[in-house]
Amino acid sequence: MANERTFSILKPDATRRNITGAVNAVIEAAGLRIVGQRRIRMTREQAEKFYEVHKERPFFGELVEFMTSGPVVVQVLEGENAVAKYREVMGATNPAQAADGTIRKQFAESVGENTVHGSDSADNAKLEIAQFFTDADIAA
Ligand code: RTP
Ligand code: MG
Repeated sequence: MANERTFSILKPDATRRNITGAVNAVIEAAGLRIVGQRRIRMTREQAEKFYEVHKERPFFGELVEFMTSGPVVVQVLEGENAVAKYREVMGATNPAQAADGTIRKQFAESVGENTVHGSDSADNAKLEIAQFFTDADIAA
């Protein structure tokens, strides 16, 4: 599979604990390149739109609250099989079930405050990147 891009967010628990560099080191060690990166404060509207697929889930309100509780770092990652590779590097949604060496195993605090987001398909990666980046913000 050729070079691919995925969308990543370092969530508010990562910025709050000042560990964005440590997380980026794991991303880069896995062979993914950070080709776009911006630190922002997500608005409620942005968070609700971003997590729209989960709007009927019981944790939706909590999720939106959390994602708007502090700054996040939005990123475009590039590499071979970037979508699947980043999901592997992130580890399971619940850090208690995440494999050794994954970001969530090393850093996540709970299933809600789990340090990173990564796109779950190439199609979603394109849509998510377009929500936060223009081509001019990405340099490969
Ligand atoms: P993400 O979308 O953030 O990359 O995480 P994911 O694919 O591993 O998990 P997903 O099922 O898409 O859930 C999105 C985010 O919602 C929060 N969540 N909380 N309290 C709960 O039971 C619960 N379940 C999910 C997590 O922050 C999860 O990453
Ligand atoms: Mg997801």
